[in-house]
Amino acid sequence: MGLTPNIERLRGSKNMFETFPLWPVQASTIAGQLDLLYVFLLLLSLVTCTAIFTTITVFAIKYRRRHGREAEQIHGSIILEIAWSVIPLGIFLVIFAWGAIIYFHERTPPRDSTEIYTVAKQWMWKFQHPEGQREINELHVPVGRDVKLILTSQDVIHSFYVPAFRIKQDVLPGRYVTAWFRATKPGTYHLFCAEYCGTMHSGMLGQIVVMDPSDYQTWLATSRTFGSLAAAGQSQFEQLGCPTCHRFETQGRGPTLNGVYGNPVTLEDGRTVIADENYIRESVLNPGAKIVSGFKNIMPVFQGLVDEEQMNELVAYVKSLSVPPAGSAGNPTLIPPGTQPQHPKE
Ligand code: HEC
Ligand SMILES: [Cu+2]
Repeated sequence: MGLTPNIERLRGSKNMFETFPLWPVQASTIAGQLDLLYVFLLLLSLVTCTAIFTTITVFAIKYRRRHGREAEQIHGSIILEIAWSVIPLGIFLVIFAWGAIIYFHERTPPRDSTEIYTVAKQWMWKFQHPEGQREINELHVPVGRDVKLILTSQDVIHSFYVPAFRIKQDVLPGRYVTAWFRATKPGTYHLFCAEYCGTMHSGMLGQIVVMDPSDYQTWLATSRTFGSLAAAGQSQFEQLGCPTCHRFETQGRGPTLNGVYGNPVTLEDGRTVIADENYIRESVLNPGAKIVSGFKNIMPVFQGLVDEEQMNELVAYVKSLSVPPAGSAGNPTLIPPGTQPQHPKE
């Protein structure tokens, strides 16, 4: 009936939120859970509000001042006081636990998510797929797959906001933050920047295109790729001269990077840190910040020599040198750990 196929498809499964469109469409696994908590809070406020105002009205009438009837003072009631402390405490704890469960779920990307690197800048969103596709202001994802976004900003603070997925994540310059979602309905959904980031902030719009897995495969196959992200990282690695110190077959002047990602690293000052994306990033841009135990602070600073997208490629490459978690689709292993990649001979 003149509706686009997407809207028609969304019409297919109606629930209460779509019948009364007070909410944006629910298009991710987390959306329903979040809305339920929100509805609970609304109803709770409604019930409490009604109870309070009814009581005020009834009491105002029933106990109004009349001739010959003086108000009688009550000097406390233990039972009443315990009741009005314990009951709200119970209700608040329920809200706390419920909210915390959703929060931890929303903050913890599933282990085998597809990883999409996202760079925000004034005023656009840039995406890098592990298979090498790149997009601007548009992100294609398949329905039913966990997608982890590894986000950073090239300039000021932005915020990645997809109402239909109920996710919003501030994107900060100088570090990685993550967000994840699993889309449940094919369609096209708004992507907004939710942090005022300059003149054209309101124009920093994009869309998330959620596709059936087969359509997505077609999309992947037909869109331009620059080789996998990790492969691009490997050529960065070689061009920047990293292999002069980071060797694979022998111990070089720098530690071998095989199996670094995801594992604990002992530092010169005795601390132990987990080598996550932010650690790798910092190791390259500001190597002096954390010195690996047994090594000297001789690694050159690459800050200013690699841009955010090249940094993402390097991170993807270093990650590919570790055995990915079972079933991982996001990090194709380029080089089996312990074997020697083809470095140009010095
Ligand atoms: C001049 C030698 C040298 C070069 C060139 C060099 N590094 Fe390093 N790198 C080191 C040394 C030494 C360390 C250990 C001391 C430290 O943490 O700074 C290190 C540490 C690292 C670490 C942390 C490793 C761990 O085990 O925790 C990473 C990641 C890294 N380098 C990546 C790179 C990348 C990527 C490049 C190229 C862009 C590069 N390095 C270029 C010498 C070098
Ligand atoms: Cu912005």
